[in-house]
Amino acid sequence: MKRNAMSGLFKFGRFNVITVFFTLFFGFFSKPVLAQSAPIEGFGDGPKLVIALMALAWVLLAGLQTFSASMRTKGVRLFNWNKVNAVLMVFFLVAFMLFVLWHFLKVMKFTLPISASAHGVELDGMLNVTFWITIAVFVVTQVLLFTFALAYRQREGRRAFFYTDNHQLEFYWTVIPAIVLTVLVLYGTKVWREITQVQPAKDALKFELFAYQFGWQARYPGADGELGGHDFRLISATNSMGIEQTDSAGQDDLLASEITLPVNRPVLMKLRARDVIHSAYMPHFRVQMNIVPGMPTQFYFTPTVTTKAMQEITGNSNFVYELACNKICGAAHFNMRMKVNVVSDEEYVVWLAKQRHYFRRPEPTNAVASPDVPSSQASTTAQGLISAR
Ligand SMILES: [Cu+2]
Repeated sequence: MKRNAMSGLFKFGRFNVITVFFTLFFGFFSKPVLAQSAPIEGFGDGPKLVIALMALAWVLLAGLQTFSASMRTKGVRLFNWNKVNAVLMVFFLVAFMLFVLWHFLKVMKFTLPISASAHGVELDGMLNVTFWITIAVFVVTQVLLFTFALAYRQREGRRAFFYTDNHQLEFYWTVIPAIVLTVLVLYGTKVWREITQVQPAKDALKFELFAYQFGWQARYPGADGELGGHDFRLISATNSMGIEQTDSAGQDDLLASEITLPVNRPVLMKLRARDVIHSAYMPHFRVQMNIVPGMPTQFYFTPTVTTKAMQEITGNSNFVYELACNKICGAAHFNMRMKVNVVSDEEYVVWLAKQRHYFRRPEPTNAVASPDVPSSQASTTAQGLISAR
């Protein structure tokens, strides 16, 4: 009897020694790895502490298990491991939920501020509804899962109840999610149609964004409010956007190196690509549209918050809206950014007057007060625009 107990202890003891050895071994080597890894901003030594505590708990549990197993060979039952496991599951549930909550609060400051466009408010509302429903389902199902593990753990003298199926239960868990998902999909479709299928207003400001590897060009209409036609076959070193010189509407078009939009006026953003698929992404306005070569796309929206107002809302005096390419379009994709300003009507008029003409001005007495720029300079090539920035 004594001999058996000793051999049992030795067997489990050896297992435990190996466990402790590997824990220390990996702990020793993970230390320089953790030290070299870049610290996660705002998290400090938290992740390291959690890993260390988990390793410690693991070693302690392994030790307890060994001790308990050795005692059982002597006929002494120290722990009811079924119960320990069930309680640990509930402990894990609470710890995990608290971790998720803490993490949410921690990363909240990296999320976008309120929507700076009219349709964005509705889009955010839809996302919030979806989030709250999925969060509620997540919490309810996880609580049920882990508390069932505790409530229905193996117990002395209790037999599991066996049944093959329950039609009523299956009916409810099929029909309820089906209804919820149908409502969410219909709601999403409605919002999507309201954003993309709307007829642009007559007085909408038109401007064009031209995407190329790797940068943007913005074209604004002159006094006529109309953009000139374009043809990709006209693209050359002196006509980088391929604008039709013969089209009178394009004679007074302006070229800008950043986007400026008047607040509360609907804008129709025309999109064209020169080479590969790009994507115009303006997260603060909840705007994104792919830009496909040979297939012009557009996005219609209304900016509602000026840059200045957003600086006050975010409490960040350096805040600027941004346009970024959201398709990995090549080696310098990361460089495809453009500043976006939202200003008052008066400021917009002043800004527009300062932009240079795409082509040489047709008449020297043009209404737009802009310095005369030779056509060779006015139609900047893509390369020239990059170096100018
Ligand atoms: Cu791109």
